[in-house]
Amino acid sequence: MNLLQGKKALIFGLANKNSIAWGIAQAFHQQGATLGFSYGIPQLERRVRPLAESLEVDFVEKCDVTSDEEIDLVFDKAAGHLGSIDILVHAVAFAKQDDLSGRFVNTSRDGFSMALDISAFSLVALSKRASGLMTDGGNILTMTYYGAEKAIPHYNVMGVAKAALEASVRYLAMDLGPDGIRVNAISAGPIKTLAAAGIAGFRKMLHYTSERTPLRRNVDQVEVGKTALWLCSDLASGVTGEVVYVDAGYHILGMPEPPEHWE
Ligand code: NAD
Ligand code: 0WE
Repeated sequence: MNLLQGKKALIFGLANKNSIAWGIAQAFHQQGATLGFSYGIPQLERRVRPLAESLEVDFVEKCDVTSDEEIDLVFDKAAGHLGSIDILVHAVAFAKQDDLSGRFVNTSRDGFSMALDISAFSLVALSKRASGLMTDGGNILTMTYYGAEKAIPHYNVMGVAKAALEASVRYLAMDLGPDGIRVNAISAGPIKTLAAAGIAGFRKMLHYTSERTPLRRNVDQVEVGKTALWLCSDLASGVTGEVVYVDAGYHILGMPEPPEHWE
């Protein structure tokens, strides 16, 4: 199958081979898409270049999504290099380390605004530019987490940012739908990536979820890639404004399995 034959996709948020963005890139490449990559900080270039070369990707640009100038520049370059585009993938999030430990009530104004700017507003900013290059309809996809809708220990301000991100998906879907552009989010279960490595107790969380999800395991980047492929292909032509869960079913549970001592 060549579900994305002739399609051009711009992917933001690639850091290394563990990135969710890399799982998505590989799935898109396998189905015939031409890719372009953007990474957030200069230090990542030496990780991202070899990954790009392995998929014959020659559009690789740095873009800090807090900068309108850098966003404008990367889309100017994309327009020159790729012409039109069909798919935008947004796999970017950041909150200060201090705001992902301790109590949510202690979140600073600065920390709140930084998390929301990088993790939620950036989708709006990128969608504005990307939609201008989507001359024949298109697809926009972002990455979210269950902490958007339920309070999860230490996810804190990121949960608030993901709630704003998910609402932005719905408003963008409403705005861009008439232009044939679909906008969706994948809500992934916990996966060990660079972003997750910075979280104290992440291994314990992976262990906890692997024992409780209906599938009794965690999900991986390849599974997120496959759902991303479905959403951004014609197979999902009637789906927009949606949050699709790739979480081994965790979010459908209302109560954990009863422990022995209940009986
Ligand atoms: P990752 O560290 O590989 O990717 C996060 C990316 O965000 C990095 O490439 C980083 O450079 C980029 N970024 C941060 N600040 C930026 C800025 N100012 N400008 C541009 N880029 C910036 O980790 P990941 O887990 O693959 O994260 C990708 C997305 O998936 C994030 O939105 C994350 O919230 C989401 N997500 C992750 C998990 C998980 O458990 N890993 C679960 C659900 C959702
Ligand atoms: O969205 C995320 C994490 C995103 C993230 C990670 C970091 C680590 C390093 C954002 N900002 C930073 N800032 C840093 O300095 N996930 C869905 C993964 C994640 O993070 C958690 C989780 C899960 C799941 C934090 C607490 C609790 C659960």
